[in-house]
Amino acid sequence: MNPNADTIAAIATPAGTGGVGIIRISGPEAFRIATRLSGISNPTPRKALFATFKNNHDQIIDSGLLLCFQTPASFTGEDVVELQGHGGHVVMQMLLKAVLQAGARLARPGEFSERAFLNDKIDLVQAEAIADVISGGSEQAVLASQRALQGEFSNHVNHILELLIQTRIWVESAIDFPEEEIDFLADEQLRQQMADLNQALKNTLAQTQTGVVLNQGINLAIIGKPNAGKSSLLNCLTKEDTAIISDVAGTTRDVIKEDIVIQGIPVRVIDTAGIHDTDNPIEQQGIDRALNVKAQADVVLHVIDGSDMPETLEQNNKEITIINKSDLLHAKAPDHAVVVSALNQTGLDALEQAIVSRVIKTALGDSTFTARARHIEQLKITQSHVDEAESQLQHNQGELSAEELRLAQHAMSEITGEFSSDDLLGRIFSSFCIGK
Ligand SMILES: Nc1nc2c(ncn2[C@@H]2O[C@H](COP(=O)(O)OP(=O)(O)OP(=O)(O)O)[C@@H](O)[C@H]2O)c(=O)[nH]1
Ligand SMILES: [Mg+2]
Repeated sequence: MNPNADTIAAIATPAGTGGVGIIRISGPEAFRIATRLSGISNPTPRKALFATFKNNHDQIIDSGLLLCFQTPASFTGEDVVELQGHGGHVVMQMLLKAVLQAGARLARPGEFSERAFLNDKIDLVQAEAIADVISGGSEQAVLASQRALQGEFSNHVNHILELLIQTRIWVESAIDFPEEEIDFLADEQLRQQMADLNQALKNTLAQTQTGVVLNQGINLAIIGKPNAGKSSLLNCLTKEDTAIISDVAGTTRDVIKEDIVIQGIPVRVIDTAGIHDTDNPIEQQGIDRALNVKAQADVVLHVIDGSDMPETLEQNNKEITIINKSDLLHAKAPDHAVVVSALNQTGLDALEQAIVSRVIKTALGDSTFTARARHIEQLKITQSHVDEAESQLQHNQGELSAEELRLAQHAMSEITGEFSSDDLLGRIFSSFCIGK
């Protein structure tokens, strides 16, 4: 606990009117301020007390509940007080003003979470998860953020750190005994440990990357032969007349992108040129772009003209097979395909469902974490150092391997904030909302 910390306050509920509005106060003066406003001396911690709140002219400005949490058993780890009044804009401002006049200062965005971090109540990943729970763009994203908030992601990070430290100790002690160094470094157990470390990193990276998908959305590419109805499908998904449709094969040449939201998941839909053999250089450029989009996409809708269905249909795990023109369909569609008619707008609910299930299946094992680009960056840096450490080890370069492991440990510790520059902390917490 920082004994020199001042006392901060903010309105914790959103701006606007609501039944209840909450002012949160944290710091050494919190209880004194609560007493000053409510007249209740020595409020019992963790007990909801009915109170009237007065300003410094002794006028009653509101009534409601007073809730106190005594250090260290509070969110920030400091003495914390919540004043729960009526959720009107003016009354909340009056209450806040009274709190500030009684000795608190206005909190900066994220300052409560920052104090919780500085007082070791939560690590950096958990602090970020709080912001992510609040801003979560889909149910899945919120659930994933909650897992991180509960410390699941941090546990993985700490497990990797533990493996890293053990490996470092091993390699460094080998260096300290130069006569036996080669034997030490060639030990099968050490090689195995390095391999385990690498695997743990790979798994965590995969889970983290899918977490990013839930927050930042996916790229959905529409791919298929000319005239299959790709642009018609784009227009169905965007519910707008986005792309030109015609029965001329090769209508679309440019890549067309539209942002939509499907069941809370942000989706960038990308329509592309029909893929086929052509002598036309402009069309060929469009096809090259289409293939590029396909390669980059998270999920691909492979659109097939139902009136001209091929005998066999390949299935690939990032593709959803769409049989379009169901009105002209004569053969039976394969079970794994989604059958739609873009013209008659049928089968579109099933299509949306298929997209969401595909995203959830790939992105949401029960173990997906909330993730930020920052985490992925650090995991990748760690991974590259561990790869390098492993290869140095194979060449019996103990010192170089040890140095790479040290760098890996440092990169990894930045995730939970064990080693983090003030600059990084400032950037993270200032992106929070006030009162959090
Ligand atoms: N009968 C029927 N026709 C459809 C359906 N969907 C699209 N079409 C028609 O198929 C033709 C091609 O549609 P587009 O959406 O332009 O096809 P595309 O795949 O984007 O074609 P390119 O851009 O040329 O590659 C148009 O005449 C559409 O009206 C459908 O469900 N049923
Ligand atoms: Mg088209």
